[in-house]
Amino acid sequence: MRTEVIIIGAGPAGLMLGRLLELAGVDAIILERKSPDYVLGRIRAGVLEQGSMDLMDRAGVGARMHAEGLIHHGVELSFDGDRQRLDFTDLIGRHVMVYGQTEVTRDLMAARKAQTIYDAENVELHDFDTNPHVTYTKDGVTHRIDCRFIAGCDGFHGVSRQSVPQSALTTFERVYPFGWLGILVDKPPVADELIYAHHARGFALCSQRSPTRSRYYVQVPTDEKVEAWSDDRFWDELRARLNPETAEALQTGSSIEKSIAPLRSFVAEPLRFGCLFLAGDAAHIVPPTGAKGLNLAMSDVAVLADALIEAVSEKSEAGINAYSAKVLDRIWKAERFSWWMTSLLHTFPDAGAFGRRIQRADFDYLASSRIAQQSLAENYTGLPS
Ligand code: RFL
Ligand code: PHB
Repeated sequence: MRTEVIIIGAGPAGLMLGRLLELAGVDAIILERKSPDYVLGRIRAGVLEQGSMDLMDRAGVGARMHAEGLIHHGVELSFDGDRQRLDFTDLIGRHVMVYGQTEVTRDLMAARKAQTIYDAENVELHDFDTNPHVTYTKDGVTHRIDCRFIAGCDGFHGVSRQSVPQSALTTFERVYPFGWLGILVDKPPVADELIYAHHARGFALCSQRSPTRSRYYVQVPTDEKVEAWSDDRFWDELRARLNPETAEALQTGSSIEKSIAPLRSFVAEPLRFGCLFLAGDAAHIVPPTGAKGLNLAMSDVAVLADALIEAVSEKSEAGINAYSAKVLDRIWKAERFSWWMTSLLHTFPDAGAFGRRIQRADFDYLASSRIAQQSLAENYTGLPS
C-alpha cells in the first residue's frame, strides 16, 4: 500500500492533522494502537484557546463546540484561601472555551472519511531519511505502507520519537515530585469559572465539562496509588484546600472516573528528521497547570498541515524546512508559562520557608499588578502563533 502521509496516533494531534490534510485533498492514513472506544474513554484536557477554536472551525468540526462549549471570560486563583479573579476579557480582550478533549476527539473522528487503522500493533518506522515506510501488525498479519512523509503524533510514550537515533535528538526534561489525582462527577460545578488553588496541603483545581459535569484535581505525591483514595477521602481533601465559602458550596457525588497523572515538562529538539516530523505530546509535555498540552498539539499540527500540503503539492519545501524552529519557539513559551503556573500554585517538598514566601510574594504581586495579570491572561488565553 502507498499513501502521501502516514500519521502515527489518533489522539487530537493525529486526528486534526488527518482532517486538515483530508480537506486539502492530501492522501493520509492514520495508524492507532488502541481501539476507538479506548481513545474516547481517556479523560484529559478541558480548556481550548481561541487558536484551537479557530482550528476546529477551519477543520469544519466547530458546530457542536460552539453549541455546547462554555465560554469562560476569566479564572479564579486562590492562595491559602485568599481569592483573586482574573477577568481575561477586561485584561486582554480574549476568552477561552471549556470543551473536553474527549469531545474534540469525538468530533474529529466523526468527520473523518479517510482511513484510520485502529488496533494496529507493533508499529515500526523505517528509512525515514531515504525511503520512508511503516510496518504494523493487525489481527496477526504484518502490513507495510510506503509514504512520502511520516507524522509522529503518538504521544509521549509513542514509537515515533523512540525511532530517532539518540545522537540526533536533544531532550530537556523536568519531572515534578507530584502528580494530579483527578475525579469526574455528574454534579454541577462549584463555580461558574475554574478555580486554581494553592494551599499548604497542596494544589487543587475546580474544573468542569458542562453545567452538570465537574472535574476536580488535587496534588498528590508521585508514588500515590489511586486505590488509596475513596471518593470521601478525595472530597475531604479538596474541601480542605479551598476557601471556606467554596468548600461549603461544593456538590459531591460518586466519581465516574478517577486517575492519577504525573507532572512533567519535556521538550525534544529538533522536530524533523528527514521525512519524519514530531507533533503534540510526542514532541513535548507540559504540566497541565497552564491548560496548554492540547492547545500546543493543535498549534503544532496547524503549522505541520500547511507545510505538508505545500510540500506534497510540490509547491515548496519552505514550510517543512521551517517547521521545527517555528513551532519550537511557541512550545518553549508555553513550557515557560506552564512551569511558572506549576511553581506558583503547588507545594514543593524542598521549597523551605524561603520558597514558600517567594510563592506568596508572587501571588501578592499578581493580585496587585494589572500588568502581571495581563501577562497571565495573555499566556493562558494563548500566545499568537
Ligand atoms: P495523545 O492524546 O497522547 O495521543 C497519542 C495517540 O497515539 C497513540 N499511540 C500509538 N499509535 C500507534 N502506535 C504506537 N506505538 C502508539 N503509541 C501511542 C495513542 O494510543 C494515542 O491515541 O497525544 P496528542 O494527540 O499529541 O494530544 C496531546 C493531549 O492529549 C495532551 O497534551 C493534553 O491532554 C494535556 N492536557 C491538557 N491540555 C490542555 O491543553 N488543556 C488542559 O486543560 C489539559 N488538561 C492534560 C490535562 C493532560 C492530562 N493528563 C492525563 C496527562 C489534564 C490531564 C489530567
Ligand atoms: C481539566 O478540566 O481537565 C483541566 C482544566 C484546566 C487545566 C487542566 C485541566 O489547567
